[in-house]
Amino acid sequence: MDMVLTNIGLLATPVGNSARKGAAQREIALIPNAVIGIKDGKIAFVGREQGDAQQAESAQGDATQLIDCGGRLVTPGLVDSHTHLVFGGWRQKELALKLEGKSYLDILKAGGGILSTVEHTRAASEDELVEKGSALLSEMLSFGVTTCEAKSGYGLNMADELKQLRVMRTLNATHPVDVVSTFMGAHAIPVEYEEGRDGYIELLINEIIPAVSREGLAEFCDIFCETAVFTPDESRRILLAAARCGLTPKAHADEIDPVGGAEMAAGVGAISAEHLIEASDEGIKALADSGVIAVLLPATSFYLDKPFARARRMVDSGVAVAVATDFNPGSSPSLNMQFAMNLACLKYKLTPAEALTAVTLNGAAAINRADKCGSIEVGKQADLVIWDAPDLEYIFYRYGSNLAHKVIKGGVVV
Ligand code: IZC
Ligand code: ZN
Repeated sequence: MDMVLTNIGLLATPVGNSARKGAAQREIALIPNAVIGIKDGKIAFVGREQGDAQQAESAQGDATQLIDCGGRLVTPGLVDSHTHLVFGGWRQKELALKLEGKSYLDILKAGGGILSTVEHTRAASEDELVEKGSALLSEMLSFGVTTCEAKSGYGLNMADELKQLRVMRTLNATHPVDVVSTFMGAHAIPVEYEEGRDGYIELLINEIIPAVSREGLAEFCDIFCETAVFTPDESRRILLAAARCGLTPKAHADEIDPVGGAEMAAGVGAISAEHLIEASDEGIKALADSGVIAVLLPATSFYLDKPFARARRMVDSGVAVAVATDFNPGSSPSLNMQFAMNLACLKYKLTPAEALTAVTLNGAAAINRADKCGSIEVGKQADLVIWDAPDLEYIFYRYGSNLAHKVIKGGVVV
């Protein structure tokens, strides 16, 4: 073994290589007095300190780094399955507009919102964006995030969308946090195409999506299916074109208005539908029937002062639910996954066990990584959080503090 974690008060993890739904979302493994062995960056051994002590001891060689967890809780590293990590500038100026009562879509229609971040992102160099993204990833890691997804969508032209995606590729290669890339050129209609939105959709379908695919710069294609942004028909067309180029569909669906985004996502065979604040009963049923993962973003509801997605109903209807931050400069300027976890319990009424699955294995499944991370099982990446907490309830209840004591990524304390 390269590393052995001893004196784990409680090990809590979901189990398996795929999303957990319905009652299975709360069926997690809870092992008191656990021990974990790590070899070559992967989990090599998981057991109980007493029962498996001999095995644990023989697993330790001279070179083994021993970590005494001091009776603390250990979980898988957190997976933030929905972020807009790479962007220029911030949008603190919109706070005053919000306080005056302007809505998110009012600000976007007036040329602010996403379009203001597009201006700043286009103006930033690749190096500047790497430097900023790297600092943000380090902050995420300090909260326990070991894998995150990142979406483009602040370039809205060939050069700047590819620039954003190259930044993500560099970040993935240079930062300990794994970064999984999603192309989201269909995030807004850029100002150049205000008078001819079809021209932008043609550009996406005929030029930018094929280029992203050719250069292997993204695994997924997402779209903002929303009032005044992209209609369900436009979304379907773009996502099906992306799928033909090998990009797996995802969708921002029913975030602000119930436009049938969930049904659209189910219809195109998306891996996930995200937000779903206003998803209809039919939409939820469509997700359950087609096995689309719901990626819910409670910090966005909090920041936009909107209702919270009907997570309880989704779990009870057999939809696999993941929870993420939606970190972005407009509607969720927080990358704190622990805050999203608190809200998942307090506002979504998920149990701690369901919420743990939502921020680990189900998040991993939403970005096609459930065979590599999201649970503490032999063969998976050694991505772990040692919490300043004696049990699982504690981390969902003590909001406002950073409770991550140590974070281990690929077998290394980071
Ligand atoms: O920059 O406003 N909802 N896209 C869809 C966002 C929020 C990000 C932004
Ligand atoms: Zn988003």
